[in-house]
Amino acid sequence: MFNTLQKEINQFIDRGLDRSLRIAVTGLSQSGKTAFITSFINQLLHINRVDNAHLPLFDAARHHRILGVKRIAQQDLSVPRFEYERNLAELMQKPPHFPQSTRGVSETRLAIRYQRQSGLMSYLKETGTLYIDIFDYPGEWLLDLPLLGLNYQQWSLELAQLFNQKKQHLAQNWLDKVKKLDLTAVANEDVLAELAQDYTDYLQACKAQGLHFIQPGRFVLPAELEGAPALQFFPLLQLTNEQWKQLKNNVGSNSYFAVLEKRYEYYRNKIVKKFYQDYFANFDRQVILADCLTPLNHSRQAFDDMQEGLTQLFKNFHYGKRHLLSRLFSPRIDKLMFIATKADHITSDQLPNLMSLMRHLVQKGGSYVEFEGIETEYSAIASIRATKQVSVTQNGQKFKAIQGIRSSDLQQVTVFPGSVPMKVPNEEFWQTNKFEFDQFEPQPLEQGENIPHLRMDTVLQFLLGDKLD
Ligand SMILES: Nc1nc2c(ncn2[C@@H]2O[C@H](COP(=O)(O)OP(=O)(O)OP(=O)(O)O)[C@@H](O)[C@H]2O)c(=O)[nH]1
Ligand SMILES: [Mg+2]
Repeated sequence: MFNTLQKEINQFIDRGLDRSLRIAVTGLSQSGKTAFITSFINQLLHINRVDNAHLPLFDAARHHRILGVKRIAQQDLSVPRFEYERNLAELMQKPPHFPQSTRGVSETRLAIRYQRQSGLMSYLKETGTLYIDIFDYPGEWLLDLPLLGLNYQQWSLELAQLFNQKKQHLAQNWLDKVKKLDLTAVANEDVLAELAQDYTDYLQACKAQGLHFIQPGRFVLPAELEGAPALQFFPLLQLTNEQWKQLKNNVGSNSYFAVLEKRYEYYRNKIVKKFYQDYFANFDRQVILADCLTPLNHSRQAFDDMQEGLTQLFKNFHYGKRHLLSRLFSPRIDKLMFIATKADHITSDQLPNLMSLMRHLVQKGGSYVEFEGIETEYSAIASIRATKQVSVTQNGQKFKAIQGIRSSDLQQVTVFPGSVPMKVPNEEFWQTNKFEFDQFEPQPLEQGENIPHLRMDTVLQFLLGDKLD
């Protein structure tokens, strides 16, 4: 009884005011966030009252209930505007290009005017407006959110546990120098700067090997913090518990150890916390994007690393039922969608496998959090579809294939990219098999056309459908 009443009050509040939705697009670097946001805006802006054939599964568009969509002034004037026009211009170039990798935060606000069709308000007010706030940022910065819950020692210990052979090999230069450092000696700023640079070089080397889980992520993309002492620290991987205790109790405040700890705490409390509070503490719905195909090309370790990155992230978001009180005072996510991106890299018959792979990836990481009470869905999409699905006949047999301009040699090719595994294959599999999911260049885009996509309409339906009825 109370639940029903509460639901009605909720609905009434929602309907009484024009609604707004803050959508968090989360995903590690290169997972496809910027492409997703660009396409999201583009598909909405192309909705009209006559023909919405580009979004067959988005009910409000199909039934012509959307009267207009506009980009409007955002609320926070201090944040750069999402460069939608520039991204679109890149896609319209001849030859077209994907939007560039993101180097800072930006945001955008959309207003969707729609015809109401149900509820009390449909008698009082025929049209409503849904405002959508969405922001973009470099994926690397997201990797720092787990630091919020860890002090310097805990963080160092966590990284030490994840530090395996391959990583050790990439970090040798930095490790050798840290080993020689007397942590009790008076800190020299220049030495710290040099060691932090060596540590950053190691993070960059991990990235180049397809290893995603690097911390602090901002070290590789510091933006305005380039060269700031706040970014000149590193974890102490080699210390035992006993040594930590000893150092904490015995070193002076200007020692290497104390300065490193102070810088870590500053970074955590001032930089990471601010990023979290400004952008993640208050949103309504979330999409989690993952490129499951590229790590398959690299190694089992690259895949595990991505999984670790996602797992760490889940711990930092509040998932759970949104009650009336918590809704008014501390909103929580009520819908969550896991999206495997770049689904145009495979043939359509492989989509179920890609979704299954995404599910496996999430279920391991997701076991740490309570997804109960929130609506969760899985999807596989291409925000900016670069290939066409074709049928090839060979020796009288028909095969599905994809066609597009391959990025590695800029040749137009028709290929069968191979099967996607239903779950993460074991280490041995990689020793004898090779995945080769090629990258493709975007298709030409003419003025006035919407960006070609795959299943973006399912995402719009999930995220916005219930708010537009
Ligand atoms: N074929 C295809 N490639 C895509 C798609 N979306 C993204 N990509 C590829 O993935 C790359 C990264 O996409 P972005 O949208 O820049 O990824 P991001 O998550 O914003 O990355 P950062 O800004 O570095 O955090 C692009 O340059 C494309 O090569 C897609 O829908 N189809
Ligand atoms: Mg980006």
